[in-house]
Amino acid sequence: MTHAPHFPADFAWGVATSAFQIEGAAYEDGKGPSIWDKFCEDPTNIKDQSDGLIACDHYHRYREDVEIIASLGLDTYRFSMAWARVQPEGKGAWNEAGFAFYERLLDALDEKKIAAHLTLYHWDLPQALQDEGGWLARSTAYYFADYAREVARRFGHRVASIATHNEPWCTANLGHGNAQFAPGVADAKSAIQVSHHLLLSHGLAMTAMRELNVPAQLGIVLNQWTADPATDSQADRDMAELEYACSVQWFMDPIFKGHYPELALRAHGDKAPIIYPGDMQVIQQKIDFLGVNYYFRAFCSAENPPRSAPAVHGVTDMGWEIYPQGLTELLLALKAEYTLPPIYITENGMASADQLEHGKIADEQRIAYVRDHLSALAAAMEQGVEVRGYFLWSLLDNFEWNSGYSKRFGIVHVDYATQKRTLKDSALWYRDYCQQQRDVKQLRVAR
Ligand code: PNW
Repeated sequence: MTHAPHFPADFAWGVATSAFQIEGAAYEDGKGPSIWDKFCEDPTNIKDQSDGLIACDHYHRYREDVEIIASLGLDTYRFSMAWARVQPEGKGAWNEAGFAFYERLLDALDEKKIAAHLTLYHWDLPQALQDEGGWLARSTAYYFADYAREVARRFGHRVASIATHNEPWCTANLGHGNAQFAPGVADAKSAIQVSHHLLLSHGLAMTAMRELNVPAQLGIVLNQWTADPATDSQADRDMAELEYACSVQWFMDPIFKGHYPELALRAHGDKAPIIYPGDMQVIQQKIDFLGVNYYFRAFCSAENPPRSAPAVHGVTDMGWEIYPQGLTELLLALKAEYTLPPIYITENGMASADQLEHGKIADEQRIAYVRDHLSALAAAMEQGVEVRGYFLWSLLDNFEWNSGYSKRFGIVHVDYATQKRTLKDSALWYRDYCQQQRDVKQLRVAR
């Protein structure tokens, strides 16, 4: 990978964040508690015993943060709305002060001509709904659709896109399968039922928002990976096939084909979800875009102990294998199997143990990670995958869920004691990379 690839002239260059990870102000201006506020109250749940009470204090510093995005010359920003901020109980009364915050944020983005890409649900369910069963209760899907309708009504003409969910695989499997994430349930059958309710809620929300005819593009964000067998053995190949069916296809097939993948359904056996007549039709409807979050591949070994990936490009501070070509392979696999709408890479990035030294953070590993993944992305696009934009995760170091503040994904360093933001070398590099893409565009237009 010697020289930078060329992306289309109208390609969107952005950064991504989510509400709970950056906002703080957990109980300000009428916000209700979410399952993550509650989850953090048990310090054994979070590696550094931290919480989201202040986080990056973005609720008060959003102006500075928008200015940072603008100073990097980026033209798009992906963020999420905290449901409990705008509807403290997850149903019933709306909290105008909560909506006012997102109005202010959108005003600030408008001023800088930065397109807003909004996610409705990035894991912070109102605790009041959890108390009624959370995503295990079918009723939550209907409350979610009410919330989606109200947000689309208010903001559907102000934002470029609205995604229903961020990574429902994580909500289901890490939130309900192994208790790593809120609400901290460890039960395989629950996780599978939750995944169905999440998909159902996506479909119901799509229907509700469609009726409003808003200009915003409507879609969903899924975390995805390729699943490679560790060896050529039949056992490893079977393992990889099943992994792909239970993760990628489990969410893609219902949306694009109207049914769950047979292989996964069979493997789930009596843990298969309860599906009401008509559910699959609600889930299978046209989406305007698909958001793909890519971090690593799945490496599947049937051996005991399992073989681990060779990791020739190294691993990140999360212990995740760096595997750029997996992004090319994933996108080509998706294109081969599904009739896809335009894709956005809604998240890609890495955690590194960054050190602030003399006002500088030399995060070369992150620069290499992003550069190599952008090359891998370009390779997929050259082979016909239609991708409209790239959002680097993340703008800021932030609350990395059960890792707390110990893992830093930002291109901007945050000193949590002072809330001081410092651009890392990767931020300056990303600014220049995007600028170069723009210069190439101008050359193309000038000719
Ligand atoms: C995503 N996994 O989370 C989320 O969308 C972000 O909020 C998060 O900060 C980012 O990626 C980095 O972790 C994931 O274990 C968490 O497979 C875990 C997994 C995948 C994505």
